[in-house]
Amino acid sequence: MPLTDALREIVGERHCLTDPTMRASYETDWTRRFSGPALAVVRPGSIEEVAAILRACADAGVGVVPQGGNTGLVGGSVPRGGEVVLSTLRLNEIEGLDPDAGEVTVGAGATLAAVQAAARPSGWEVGIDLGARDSATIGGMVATNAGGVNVLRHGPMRQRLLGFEAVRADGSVLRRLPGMPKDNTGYDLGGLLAGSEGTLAIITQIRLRLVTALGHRAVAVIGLDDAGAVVAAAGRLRRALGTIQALELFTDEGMELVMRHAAVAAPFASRRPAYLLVEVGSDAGDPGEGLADALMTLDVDPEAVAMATDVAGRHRLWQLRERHTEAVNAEGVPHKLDVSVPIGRYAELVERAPSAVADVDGGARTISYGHVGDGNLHVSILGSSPDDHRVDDAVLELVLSLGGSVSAEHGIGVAKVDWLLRDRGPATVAAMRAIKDAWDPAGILNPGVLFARDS
Ligand code: FAD
Ligand code: 2HG
Ligand code: ZN
Repeated sequence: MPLTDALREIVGERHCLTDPTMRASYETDWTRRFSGPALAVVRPGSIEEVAAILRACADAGVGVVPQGGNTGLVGGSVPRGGEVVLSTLRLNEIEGLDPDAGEVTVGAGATLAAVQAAARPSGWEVGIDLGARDSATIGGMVATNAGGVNVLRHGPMRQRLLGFEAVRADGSVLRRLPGMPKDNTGYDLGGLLAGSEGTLAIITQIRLRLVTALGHRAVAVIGLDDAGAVVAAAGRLRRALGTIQALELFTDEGMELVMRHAAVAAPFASRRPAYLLVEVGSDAGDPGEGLADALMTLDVDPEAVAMATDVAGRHRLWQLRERHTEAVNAEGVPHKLDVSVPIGRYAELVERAPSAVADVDGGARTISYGHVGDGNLHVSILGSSPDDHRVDDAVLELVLSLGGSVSAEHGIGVAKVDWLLRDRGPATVAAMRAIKDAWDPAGILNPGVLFARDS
C-alpha cells in the first residue's frame, strides 16, 4: 500500500493532508527562509497514532519532520523535500495539575500560552516565557530546550522537565510520567530529549515543574550610550537586587523598526544608542521602590528612564523588546544567528557584529537584541540573499573567536549544521552521532537536522 494511503488509514482522511494548498503553512518556517515540499502532513490525535505513523514511515524508509507551532528559527520544523510532517497540534490536553506540588502534565501540542493560563488560577507559573507563546508548543520547546526571558531566574526548558512520554522511530514508547523531582534511576532520557530537535524521538507528553506566581512586578527601560554601558548596568542591578526576572538589551535601530512596524511608542522623549530592559518581581509588595532606588545608584540620565508597575505600562515597555522578531520579519527575509558569549565579551560582540557582516556583504544590515543577563545575543541580518552563508559564517566565526557558542537557545536545525563540528569538536559530535544512531538507526527522524544527511 502507498505510504499516504497507510497514513490516511491511521489518522483519517481529514488529518492526512496531501493537497499542496492544505500543506503550505506547514512547509515554510516562520522566517520564510526555509521551506520544502512534504509528502504529506499528518495530524495524529493519540500516542497510538504517533507510533503507527512512525512504523509506517520506517517501513517505507521516509523521513519524519516533527512540528509543533512552527515558530522555530533554524529551519528544523519544516521539510527539506519529500518527508512526512508530523504535526503535534492535536495532542494538546492539559491535565493533572497538582496545586500542592506545582506540577502539570501537558500534551506536546499544548501552546505555552494555554499552559500559562491553566497554571495561573492555582498560583503557579510556567517559569518560561517567550514572545511566540501563543503558537510555540511545549513539545517544541522541550525539543529545542527553549530559553526566553526568564532563564536567568528559572533556567531553560530542560530545568522545567519532570517527566516525559515519547515515541522512538521504531514506534516503541518511552514513558516516565508523572516523573519525580528526585529520580536517579539511570540515564536522564528526558533531559537528553531536551535540545534533541526532533532527531531522537517524538515527544508526546511532558510533566512540568511550575514556579510560584509572583504577585507584583516592575519593569524599567533605561537608555544608555552603548552596549558596554548596558552590560555594566545589568551587572550592577544584578548585584543590587535579588528579585530580577529579566535583563534584556536592544538598540535604537531595532527600536526604530519596532516603532514603525508594531506601532509601539518610544519609552521617553530622548533617544539613546542602546537600551536595557529590567524586570523585577516580588510576592510581598511592590518591587518598584527597590528598583527605583537601584536605578538611582546607576549613572543614568533621569530623562532616559521609564518605569511601570501596572499591567498595561509593563506590557507597553515589554513590547519594545518582544516585537523585534516580528519587526525584523516585516523588513524582509532575515538571516538569524542566536549566539552566546561570556558576559565579559558581550559588548564587544554587539559592537563588532555589524562590521563583521559588512566586511562580507556591504549591502547587509545588522540588528542585534537579546537576553543580556544570559550573555545571549540575537543577530538578525537583513538584505543578504537567503542562500548566501557568508554573513552567517562571519558572525559565527566572530562568536567562536570570543569563546562563545553558535546556539544559545534556538538550536542547530538545518541552519547551523556545518557549525556544530566547529563549535563542539569531533569527539563530542561523534558521541552525539552515536546516540542518534542508537536511537534512530535508519535515520528516519528529522534527517538533515543537527547532522548533515550524508555524515
Ligand atoms: P517547532 O518550530 O514546530 O519545532 C522546533 C523544533 O522542535 C524542530 O526541530 C521540530 O522538529 C522539533 N519538535 C517540535 N515538536 C516536537 C515534538 N513534539 N517532539 C520532537 N520534536 C519536536 N526561542 C527561545 O528559545 N527563546 C525565545 O525567547 C524565543 N522567542 C521567540 C519569539 C518569536 C516571535 C518567535 C517566532 C520565535 C521565538 N523563539 C524563541 C523560537 C521558538 O519559539 C522556540 O524555538 C520554540 O521552542 C519552538 O516551539 P514550536 O512548537 O514552534 O516548535
Ligand atoms: C527573542 O529573544 C527570540 O526574541 C527571537 O529568541 C530572537 O528574533 C530573534 O532572532
Ligand atoms: Zn531569545
